[in-house]
Amino acid sequence: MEHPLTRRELARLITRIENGERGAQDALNALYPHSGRARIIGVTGAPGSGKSTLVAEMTRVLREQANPPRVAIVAVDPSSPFSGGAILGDRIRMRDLYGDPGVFIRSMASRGALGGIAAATADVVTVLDAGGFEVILIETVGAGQLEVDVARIAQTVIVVEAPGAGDEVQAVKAGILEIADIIVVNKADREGVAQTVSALKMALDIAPAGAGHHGAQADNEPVQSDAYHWQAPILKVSALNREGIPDVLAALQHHAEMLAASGEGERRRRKRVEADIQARLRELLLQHALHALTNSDYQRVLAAADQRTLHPAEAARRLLQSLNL
Ligand SMILES: Nc1nc2c(ncn2[C@@H]2O[C@H](COP(=O)(O)OP(=O)(O)OP(=O)(O)O)[C@@H](O)[C@H]2O)c(=O)[nH]1
Ligand SMILES: [Mg+2]
Repeated sequence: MEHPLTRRELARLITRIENGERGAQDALNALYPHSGRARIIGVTGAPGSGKSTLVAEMTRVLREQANPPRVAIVAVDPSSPFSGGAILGDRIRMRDLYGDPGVFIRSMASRGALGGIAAATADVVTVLDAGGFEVILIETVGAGQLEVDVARIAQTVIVVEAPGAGDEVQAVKAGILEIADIIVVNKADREGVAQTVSALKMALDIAPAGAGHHGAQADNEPVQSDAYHWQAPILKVSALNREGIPDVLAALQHHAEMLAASGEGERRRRKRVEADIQARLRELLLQHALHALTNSDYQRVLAAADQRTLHPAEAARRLLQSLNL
């Protein structure tokens, strides 16, 4: 099944996933065994740092190669329930790509998909992967937990910074650098690039490479594979002037090789599957619980917590107990 779905069918299925329609799961079940081949890259960073411009330019360069990969761009905006495509930014730059049959562009928001936006994005990526897109670029705004969850879908995460406005400090605060495999200092045509680069270097020295990376949770598990030696490179880019893009693509290639050779890619993949299942299980359990509890039990505990006679943790424990799981 190389290209099982037309573009129109792809778009429709993605809408059904976004809307959390039940029927979409059957399609996902059928497509899932055909996914797992795509190179999935997350691009995240502060609003306006140039993510869309970078993604568009990366796509353009990839598509100009001798044997161009099919490229899908998924722009995710967790903060907006109806982003309506505005997230794609520079429309003129994107317009060239829209006419390319080897490029698929989709802006999405989650309107009630089971398990939230990260699960919905993972499903959209599965569909595109099974649909024969060899490179999938996920753009997501900001630095919150949602963005980190979305970024974890990717094999490699690019964090985009721009000079000035104290962005570097914000990014460090939010811990976004901890998930960075590659750091792009975009708008290198502007003043203040050197300061941004040195601020980032300092921040990276403080937070050692790989710290807190890609979902290592349990204390007894290795944070990363022993053979994985990777220091996130800091690359100066001017996406607007189309400068530095080949360096980004080279770093991506290099990182892919490191992931494969060290076993880290495999470790992260297993982690991703586990985190995905756990997130969905959590959601199912909650729905199951809310469905199974009698309304009066539920309301009684709720009222007690509201009146501060019962701590919320104790309230949750009692509700669980009354379920007899
Ligand atoms: N000077 C300069 N401007 C740039 C560069 N890259 C992007 N821009 C401009 O910065 C603005 C924001 O670019 P986008 O690509 O939309 O940024 P974004 O990070 O996708 O923005 P959001 O999706 O809204 O968070 C646009 O006006 C771009 O033209 C660059 O390398 N240099
Ligand atoms: Mg954008």
